[in-house]
Amino acid sequence: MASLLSAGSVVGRVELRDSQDAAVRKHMDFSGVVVWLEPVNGSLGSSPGSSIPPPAGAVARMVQKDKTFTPHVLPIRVGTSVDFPNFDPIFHNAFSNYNGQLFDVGLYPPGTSRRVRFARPGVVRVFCNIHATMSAVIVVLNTPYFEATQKNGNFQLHDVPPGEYSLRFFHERATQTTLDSITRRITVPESSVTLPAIGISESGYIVIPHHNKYGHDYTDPPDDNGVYPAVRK
Ligand SMILES: [Cu+2]
Repeated sequence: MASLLSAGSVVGRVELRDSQDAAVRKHMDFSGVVVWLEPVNGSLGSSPGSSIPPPAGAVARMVQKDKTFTPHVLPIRVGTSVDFPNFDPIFHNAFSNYNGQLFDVGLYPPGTSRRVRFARPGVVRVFCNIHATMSAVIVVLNTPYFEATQKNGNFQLHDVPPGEYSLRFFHERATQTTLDSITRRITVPESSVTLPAIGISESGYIVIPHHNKYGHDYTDPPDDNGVYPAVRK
């Protein structure tokens, strides 16, 4: 991709609005919005992104540490494997109902890791079967042109062949209607294009408690061998 003779860049910024989230309201944390470009059919671009095969053996990483998945939002290309190293002194799990099918790496001990390959595009909501507060999102994309926003909301998509694209977004706390409404068509030139700021409203977002992998409510949290104080959320 980096060897393209003429390639453009798309630079932009998102602003989260109407949020109930403390990190957004108090700290202007606009991170974790996934932004990507999909070539429009009949595009002038000579090498549509989706025709570029994913790098063989591509591996990304989502760490388990302090009873948190990090990063919380991870965009990857179709065909990429994700490692889930457990850096905590306690057991963890990772599971999801992905494409209607359960993936489940089982309970695994401190200092070990598990790997899952994601072969189809989609939004994968990841949970831990024993810690109800743990969640993450893996966004599996059929394009090489994607990024998750930084805390300031900035994103930069590089090495994009010039042409017509659909600029699309995923945000965990935005409704599908909102995400559809901000999808836009853009022309990528042979240089850099800077977009005006894009507002994403979190209005209408409702937190729905998730179940464990058996489809049941979470029971009492494990004592985690006393590693974490009981009051900790
Ligand atoms: Cu866990």
